[in-house]
Amino acid sequence: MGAQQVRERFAELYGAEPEGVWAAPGRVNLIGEHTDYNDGFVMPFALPHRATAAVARRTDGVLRLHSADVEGPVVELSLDALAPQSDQDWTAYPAGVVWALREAGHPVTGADVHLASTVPTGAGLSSSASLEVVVALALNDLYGLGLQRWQLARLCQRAENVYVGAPTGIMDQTASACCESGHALFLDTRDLSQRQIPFDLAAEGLRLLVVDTQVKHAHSGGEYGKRRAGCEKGAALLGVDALRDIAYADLDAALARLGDEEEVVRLVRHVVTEDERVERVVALLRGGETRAIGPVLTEGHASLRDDFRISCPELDLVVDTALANGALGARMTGGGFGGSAIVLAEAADVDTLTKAVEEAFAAAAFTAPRVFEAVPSAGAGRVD
Ligand code: GAF
Repeated sequence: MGAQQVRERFAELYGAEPEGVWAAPGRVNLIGEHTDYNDGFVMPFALPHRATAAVARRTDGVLRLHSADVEGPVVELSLDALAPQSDQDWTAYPAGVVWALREAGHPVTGADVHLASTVPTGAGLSSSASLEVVVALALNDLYGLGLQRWQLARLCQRAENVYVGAPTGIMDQTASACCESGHALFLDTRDLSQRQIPFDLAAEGLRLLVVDTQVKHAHSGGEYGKRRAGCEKGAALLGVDALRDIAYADLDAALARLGDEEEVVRLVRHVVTEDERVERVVALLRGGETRAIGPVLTEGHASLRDDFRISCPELDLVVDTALANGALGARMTGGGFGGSAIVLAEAADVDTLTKAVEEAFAAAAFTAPRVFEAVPSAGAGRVD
């Protein structure tokens, strides 16, 4: 949706021009899954798909919200009445951001907001984080709060954890706020230090496909939280602050110390090996060996499927079919239990691969997947 369209719709809804229009993207995670709440490494990049928001300030303690993507009238909320887990629908994301800003002492006195998004929802591509970040960025600019991108990401994470009630990490909000076009973001989630890694697949004759399985997922459901709790249990049993503190070289010894805690053993093994995979991918990309990251992505999928146990038949089918049809690597991306997979392939193989995945889905009587090419795009910004 273009900035102009969002601006015009705002004017129709609220009877006045917005003070500006902002956009924040969804993301694909290249590697580093379920490492962010273990203080580990992640490597997302921004999609061209984005949430766009036209916003104007108010001074009367009222927040008015409207979305082009959801049926229904403008929702009006009183800032003083905002309370964690009081909104059960999409309004919880923008309202949660306003709540988190005010709770942190920022003088936000109200806003009119109209949102429109092209990020597929429930597809593991961070549609919720993009809604949070676009609103946070707009209010930061309009109210002159002077917050840096990483601080906005932290506030958005707080909105999601406390207000929405989903125990997620910091990756998605940081990706939406901080990614740069043509790059993947190598992020250390312990201190939020970042490095932009050039990631221009087209220049190398490569493509990265996203396959949205159309199996919807939600992180406020119990399974994500159970994995997180299991990782925290592992860290406690091993006497470290977070699983990040277990060095890859010490993994076997650490697993031996966990004895018959079988489930914890699998979770710890995934997290520690996944951090190592992120470091390997960074080294390969920096060495110009882009094709060689393929098998590392595939290893990551096996670990998420067998150790972390968050894949599903549709995601496994994408990965298996892609690999059998010449893909360089493939894995599920995002939180799991549905959502999307990514496939790294030679540009020349894209059509054959896409057809093979579509046919495999039809043969398995699964809902047809949505396949598109992911081009590393810009992070959040003001667009009008
Ligand atoms: C979801 C969460 F929101 C992220 O914080 C991250 O944990 C991811 O799942 C798994 O890597 O997207």
